[in-house]
Amino acid sequence: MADRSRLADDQLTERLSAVPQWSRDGESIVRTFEAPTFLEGIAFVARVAEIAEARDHHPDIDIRYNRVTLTLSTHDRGGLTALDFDVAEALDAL
Ligand code: HBI
Repeated sequence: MADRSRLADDQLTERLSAVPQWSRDGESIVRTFEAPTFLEGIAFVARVAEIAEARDHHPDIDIRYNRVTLTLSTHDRGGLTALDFDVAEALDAL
């Protein structure tokens, strides 16, 4: 089970460097994925949902035509935890 403690600044810097396509936005990390078509974007979201359910950790999802923006934060801790970065790495591997 991933650690749900909030990460300290030095840990945040280290984990962010491993997911360069994600950017920090306050207490969240954000990445926009672009799919060839709207329907492929929706299919991608279904795969995101499988990962989210498997880890019981759910990104905020914004779908705009063929662009899918995922925002990760550990809501019940009010900030970024190891779990956010573990899920980001799993999403990068899709
Ligand atoms: N997803 N991003 C995110 N943050 C949470 O705090 C969170 C979640 N998914 C499920 C979840 N918490 C549950 O563990 C609790 O709401 C019980």
